[in-house]
Amino acid sequence: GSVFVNTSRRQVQFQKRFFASKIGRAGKNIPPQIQEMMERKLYNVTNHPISILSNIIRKYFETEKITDIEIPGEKFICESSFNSLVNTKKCFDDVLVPKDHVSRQPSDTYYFDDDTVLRPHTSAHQIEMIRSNHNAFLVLGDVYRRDTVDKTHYPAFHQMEGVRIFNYDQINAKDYDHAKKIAENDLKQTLLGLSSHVFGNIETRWMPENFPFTDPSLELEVFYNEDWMEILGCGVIHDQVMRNAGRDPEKEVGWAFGLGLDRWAMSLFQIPDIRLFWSKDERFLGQFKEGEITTFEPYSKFPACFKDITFWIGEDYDENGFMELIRDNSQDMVESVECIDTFTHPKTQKTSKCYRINYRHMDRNLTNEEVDEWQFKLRERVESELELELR
Ligand code: FA5
Ligand code: MG
Repeated sequence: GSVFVNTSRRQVQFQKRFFASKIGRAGKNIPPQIQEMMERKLYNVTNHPISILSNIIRKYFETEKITDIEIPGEKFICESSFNSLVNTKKCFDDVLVPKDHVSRQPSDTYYFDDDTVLRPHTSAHQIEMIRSNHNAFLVLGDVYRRDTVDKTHYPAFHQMEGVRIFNYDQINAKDYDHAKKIAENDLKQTLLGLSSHVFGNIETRWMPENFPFTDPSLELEVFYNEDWMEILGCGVIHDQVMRNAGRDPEKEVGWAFGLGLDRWAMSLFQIPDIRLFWSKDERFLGQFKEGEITTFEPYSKFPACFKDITFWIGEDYDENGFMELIRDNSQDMVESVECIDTFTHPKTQKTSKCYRINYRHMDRNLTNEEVDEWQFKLRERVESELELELR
């Protein structure tokens, strides 16, 4: 009996994957809500915190003497006009992301079709910039990841990439290892300078990281609001990435970083919820001024409304798919989703999860009736679309 049950379950899983890939091919795993966000380009909206912050960073690179290494004629340029749809070669292969890396999975990245994704990082444009002979540049853009729902995670956010390339003569490097050391020191000096320029006198620490496209790889954390916060990833550009970009690592060396603008802006402007960046309410946008970091005054904290949902899950359970269904079901009314209980039945070994969904509107009160309606619809869709059994 159990063998049969397992076989048919595997078939169902296979079918689900098949349909998922079909839908992917038609460009349909990018929900309408995301498509709408792709058009907003918040970094071009004057007065928007994302644009204010990105201009402060740009100006720092464009006008300050960033480190001890000075290169005559060097000028950082900022490119922000790349399409956010990129091919998987640029996004993953060129920057050495392994074929089986989780970031390539449709559970983590939005696929437009088999070879085109919504970029999950601005590193997708490193190679083409380096190839076009840029040696000092920034790339600014909106990036997308399928993720959990809470106050600091959102399926769309913004990154600023930075790259600086030296030839060995400019830095008096003897050999590759020497050049790498010099580049790493210059990187650290640049980023500590940047963080104190933006955050002021603040405690920082370096953490080891692992990115496929840099070696060594590091993360910078700052101590802010009584906690350590990861503000960027960085490293010395991998020699194979240099080669992929048409450069000779025996002659040139470079560093790269990628920072998340939204979290920086949340701390600096004291914006309590990442969803607020997407608000079209004048009470939000009207508060900010070009070139200034000011403290956000919350204009409302409307009451939250909790609803729980519990269902049985299988091995192929896609939590990000569930998160996306919630967002789609009630748009931005969901502030957070928290798994409050996981239960495995002692006899059947079946596992169930209970999630608490916290509904809260940014700009007005929610009525109990409308929340009930969303929750009812959600229960139906969990059954019909995710094919999960409610408890
Ligand atoms: C990257 O995306 C690398 N491409 C960064 C990089 C570039 C490393 C160049 C080396 C060289 P990571 O996934 O850690 O790394 O994201 C970088 C930053 O983006 C994080 O430090 C964080 O500030 C921000 N970030 C990541 N995920 C989210 C999210 N879901 N919401 C908001 N900000 C995020
Ligand atoms: Mg990280």
